[in-house]
Amino acid sequence: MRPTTGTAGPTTSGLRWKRCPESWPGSARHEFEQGGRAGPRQRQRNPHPLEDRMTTSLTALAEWVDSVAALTRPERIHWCTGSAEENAGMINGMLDTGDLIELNQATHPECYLHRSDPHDVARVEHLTFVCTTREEDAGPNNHWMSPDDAHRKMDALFRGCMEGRTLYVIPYCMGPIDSPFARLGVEITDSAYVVANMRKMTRMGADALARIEQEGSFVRGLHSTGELDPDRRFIMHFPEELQIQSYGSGYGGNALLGKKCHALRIASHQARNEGWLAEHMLIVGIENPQGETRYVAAAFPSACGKTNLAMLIPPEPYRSAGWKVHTVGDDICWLHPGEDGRLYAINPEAGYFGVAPGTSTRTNPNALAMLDHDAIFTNVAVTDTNEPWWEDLDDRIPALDWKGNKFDPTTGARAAHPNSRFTVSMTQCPSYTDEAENPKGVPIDAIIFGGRRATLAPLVMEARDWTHGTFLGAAMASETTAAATGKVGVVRRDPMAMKPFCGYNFGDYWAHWLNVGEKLEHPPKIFQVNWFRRDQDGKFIWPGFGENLRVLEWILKRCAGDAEAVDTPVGRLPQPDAISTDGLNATPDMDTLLEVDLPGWKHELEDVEKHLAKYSPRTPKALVDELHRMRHEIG
Ligand code: OXD
Ligand code: MN
Repeated sequence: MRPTTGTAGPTTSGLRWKRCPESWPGSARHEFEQGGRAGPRQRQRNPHPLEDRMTTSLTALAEWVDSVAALTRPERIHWCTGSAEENAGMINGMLDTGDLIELNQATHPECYLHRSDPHDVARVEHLTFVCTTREEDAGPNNHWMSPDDAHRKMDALFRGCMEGRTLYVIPYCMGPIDSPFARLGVEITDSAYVVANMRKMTRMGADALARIEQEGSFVRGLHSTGELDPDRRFIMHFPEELQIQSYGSGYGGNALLGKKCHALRIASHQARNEGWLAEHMLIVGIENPQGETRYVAAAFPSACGKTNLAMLIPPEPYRSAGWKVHTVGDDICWLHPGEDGRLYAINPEAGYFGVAPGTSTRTNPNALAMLDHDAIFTNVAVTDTNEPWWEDLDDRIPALDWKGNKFDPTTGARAAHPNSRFTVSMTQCPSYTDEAENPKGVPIDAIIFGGRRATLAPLVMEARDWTHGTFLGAAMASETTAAATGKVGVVRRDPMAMKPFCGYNFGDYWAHWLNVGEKLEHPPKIFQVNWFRRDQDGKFIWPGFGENLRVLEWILKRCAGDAEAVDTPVGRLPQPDAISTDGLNATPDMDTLLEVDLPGWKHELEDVEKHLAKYSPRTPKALVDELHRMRHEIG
């Protein structure tokens, strides 16, 4: 079954493009599809002589699109409205080209599979650059290239790269469309897959364009899949110019420019100038049986369970007692100091680009419930009934692996790619709350930093104050995962889970954290958690997933002043019996989970000292003092 517009009845296959006979310059025609969400708009700008319609009243935008078109020489230009009709046409077009494959429409209506190039399946940190005028502003945490060199390199790659292709102009808004905290961007891409994903992940189209025209400023993102050649692939950020240029990859984190590139790397830079924080954090509201909801923002490195935590279903006996979870976001959080001295969070995204493997009725039933309609799957396997499948989903043996080859379970190979993904609108999640559209954001009571550590890091501990919390965030370490290319399972420092995403020098970023904290009369409490502690046989000690609510309960009680904690040199910990284990099949070894191994921490602090020193002279003195204090107290 082919997608239809829903409201406008069945569509014709494909969009109503106008082709032009000559080659660029003079060939590409700008089209603005009629019938967008806000209806057709009349633009004020004098049309470019080569355009057959007016496209935008904002000269800066029109001129930028024209200059990109002159460089990339597309055959057609399409201004995306975000309408259902437009989306249906794009999906049909991709079904025709094979960019999308229809999944079982009886079990998964409006669900499609995309198989990417096998060499283009994850973020490429080694090819991702922050291009500031001064190298030290990008910091040792980023790969750096001078803006001039980067522009020269990228211009050469983009020259003529869209010949025979369509150039899509995607106006988008990160954050609720009427929020003063939302920020605007325009992505130009030659990938219809990117357009379809951006439509789920951002507020994209006519409404965003209207706001861009009103405000006059926007982040410029230019993307081309190029030849998908890993040797001709770069993701460049120009924070001083509010520009992103990405070439040679179609993978989400490299190509959906609203996400990591804009909402984290560029936004972190904007946030520093404007006095707020752009963070790699989920946002979740936890409602207790008394009906009080407290919001928590939590940073975990990629593929460490943020989506699961954001959508957790309270386990028994919590569920019957009346605990509820409200999901605001699963990946990115923009935090603004409010007039009342608290910190307020918005989720700049409108959808989830989640890791599929491991998602199951046990680990994340809410995610499964949102994935049986209107979802795009990338690099998952399929069953013999043409349903999407990934490891740990269930006991079925898939028919085809992620590359589309017949799956042979005897080889021991995985069927879905470990970084296979789903893209879905956030409103499809059963635990979605319309607080996600609250223009003011939600007030945050607790900030949580979490890593994947087999040893040392306890299940939970609380920072003494904001400075100590900033230290714990800055010192965060975690085992690497498949979300980025490179070796998996290696422990690396990943401050605030922002190692791949902070658009400027970590030393300045930590100083900015301290400054923001100083301005807050009622700062959130800061905690560190570790769900991934292993026993001597390598098994996880803590059951994790929904059971993490038990830890959140202690955290929220601490925020309300209703629970005790034990002070240690490294942080404040619960007594082993302070975390409820009622109703668990087996009682985990709480002593190990909450142990403070002082010799181990001494060793850890030596490593943290070297890590902080890497950012000297920009490392804030307050963090070094904090390290000395801890070391002194350990003795
Ligand atoms: C993601 C990531 O896709 O962190 O969210 O890689
Ligand atoms: Mn992420």
